[in-house]
Amino acid sequence: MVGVCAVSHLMLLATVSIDNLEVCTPGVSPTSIFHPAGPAATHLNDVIWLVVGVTAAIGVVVLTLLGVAIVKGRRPAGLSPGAEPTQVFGSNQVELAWTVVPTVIVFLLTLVTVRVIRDVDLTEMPDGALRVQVIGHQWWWEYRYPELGIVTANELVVPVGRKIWLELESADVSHSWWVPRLAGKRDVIPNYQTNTWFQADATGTYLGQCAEYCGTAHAGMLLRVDAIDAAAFEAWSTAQRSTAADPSSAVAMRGRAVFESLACASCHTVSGVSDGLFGPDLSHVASRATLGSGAIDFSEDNVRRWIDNPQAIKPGCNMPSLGLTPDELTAVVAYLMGLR
Ligand code: HEC
Ligand SMILES: [Cu+2]
Repeated sequence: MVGVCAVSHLMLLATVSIDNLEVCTPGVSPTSIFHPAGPAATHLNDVIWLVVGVTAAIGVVVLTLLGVAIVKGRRPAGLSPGAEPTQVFGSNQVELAWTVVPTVIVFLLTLVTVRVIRDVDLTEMPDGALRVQVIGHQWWWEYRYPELGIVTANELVVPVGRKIWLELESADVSHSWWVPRLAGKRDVIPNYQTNTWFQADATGTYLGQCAEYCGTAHAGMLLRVDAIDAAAFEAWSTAQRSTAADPSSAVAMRGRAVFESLACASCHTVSGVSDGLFGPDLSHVASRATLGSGAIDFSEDNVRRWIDNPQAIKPGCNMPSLGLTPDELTAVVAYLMGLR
């Protein structure tokens, strides 16, 4: 069991950027399927261990019989090389056993799996759930909360202990939404809505990764869910619903003018300022912890580096470098840092 955990940690850790590792609980990989943090992931974890247990037991039986056969079936002393040992044909008991036992095992595993699928794969939004629309883009995530009037990107903020109902769609190619500690993978497909749900039982940050190869920057299409308590969520959603803050200094004022006069405004929405839909909504970008779908931490320095040359931070991403002068850059960064 320890070995399995270690291997799974290594495999899953390899998919998460180093920048994000600081958020993990000590000893628990932030992406481990063996540390479920909510009911949907717990159901899956139970099936995983059942299947691992049953198949491990079968493995032990088969390998033991193989060992016995190797030892007992050795060539008897005195039998000349090339001579055939005694041949055995047909045994009704043995044939019956290796037909019936596997059938029963497969039948039981099927029953358990079907039951878990019924619990995990809901076709309708559960009562009292919070609805969130997830739109996969090459190579970032858009999140819309239709009932709350919120549009945000890359960091899904949810209240702890409440069911979250996801309606997933893609703006371009197929992606897959996978935050292993909260729920199983769900494909995100163009022109076709898929659904899934999860509930985080403890506050914290849960990480994941787009799990369907979707092009150049696929490996940088990370997922992040922040589960916070109800009061904090109320405060967060009030802030997100408000119109983007006005610049609070002369340099930020100039930054907004630069933002509006360059192509930034045609790709990005800042509520009350621009309505571009190609890139993430930036109305409250400074409330996020990361930039570029988890590519780097959010900080003034990194915002500057990102805008100056996004390709250096996330090669292949769909934001070009617009070649701002140092002055323009300083102004735009000052403006974005005020968008809390
Ligand atoms: C051609 C469209 C386009 C233009 C022009 C553009 N961006 Fe972007 N921007 C994007 C895309 C797409 C992303 C998402 C990149 C990713 O994570 O893969 C992005 C990401 C960002 C992010 C990170 C947002 C987040 O939540 O991670 C910031 C900040 C940003 N852009 C600011 C700007 C500014 C400022 C300008 C103008 C100087 C600008 N962008 C010009 C398309 C554009
Ligand atoms: Cu993807």
